[in-house]
Amino acid sequence: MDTLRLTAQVENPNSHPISVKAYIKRDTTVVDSMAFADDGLHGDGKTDDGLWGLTWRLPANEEMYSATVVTTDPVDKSVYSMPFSARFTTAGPIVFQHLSARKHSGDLVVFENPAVCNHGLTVVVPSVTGTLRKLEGDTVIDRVYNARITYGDIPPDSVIGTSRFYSLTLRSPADSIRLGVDLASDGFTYWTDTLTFYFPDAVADKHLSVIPIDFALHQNYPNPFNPSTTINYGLPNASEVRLAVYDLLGREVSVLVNGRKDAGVHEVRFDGSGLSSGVYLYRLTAGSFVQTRKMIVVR
Ligand SMILES: [Ca+2]
Repeated sequence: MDTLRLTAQVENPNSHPISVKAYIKRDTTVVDSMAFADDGLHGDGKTDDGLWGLTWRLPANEEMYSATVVTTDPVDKSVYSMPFSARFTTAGPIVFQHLSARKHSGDLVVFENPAVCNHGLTVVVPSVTGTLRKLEGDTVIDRVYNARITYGDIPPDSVIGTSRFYSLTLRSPADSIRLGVDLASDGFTYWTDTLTFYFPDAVADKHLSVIPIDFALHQNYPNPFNPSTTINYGLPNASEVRLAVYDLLGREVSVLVNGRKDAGVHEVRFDGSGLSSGVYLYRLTAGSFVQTRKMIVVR
């Protein structure tokens, strides 16, 4: 992509000989300005239909830009300015480097260890978030949980991953799902895509070939839950493992795992039927690794 097309829908009820301009800014500095045309030749629909258009040759360097659209009416002597009418960037693109869906028992799909990549070569893209979105008209997905994950600033030519994960529930059984993905910087979505995920058969789902690099205790899901929830933890090598649930007074409520486990990602189901509503803690001890997380039982 080396040219940018901007269009603006402009109300001009008295058919005054107005002019419409765009000021392209980098931060607060104006780097260029151009006139829109309503002549049917600038990707603007028809002549004099109120849709104005222009094209702008994008510079080769990586930058974040905004456009301020200004209309000037020489008859009324009025000027209207709309800052940040559009935002666009030549930085990045930011794309998902790793995003794989795994179907769990029942209707739950989890996307573990997502990672995003900055394919740009010179500019740090600030405050990147990645969002999974149910597509318009989708009838398979019930609800997307943890739909937005923050990855932070992504240096050029770098991949940033996280131990957080996306999850969603299905409304009906499916062999594949389609999702919209939005990648944003500073809260503005610059990159968007539609991805399809296929699930291997149910037996294959049970055996994870992935060996984690680090010990990890993942957030249970669903959470809050009633009456049961699933906890995942990862071991980079075979370890003596203890996974137990505690109440807020530190009393042990349940021991879920106690013994030697192989390297890999393990899944444990926890049934909280006997527990009253409230916050509980679960703690993984594996060798010298200890991590505690919170979970919530609702009745
Ligand atoms: Ca037009």
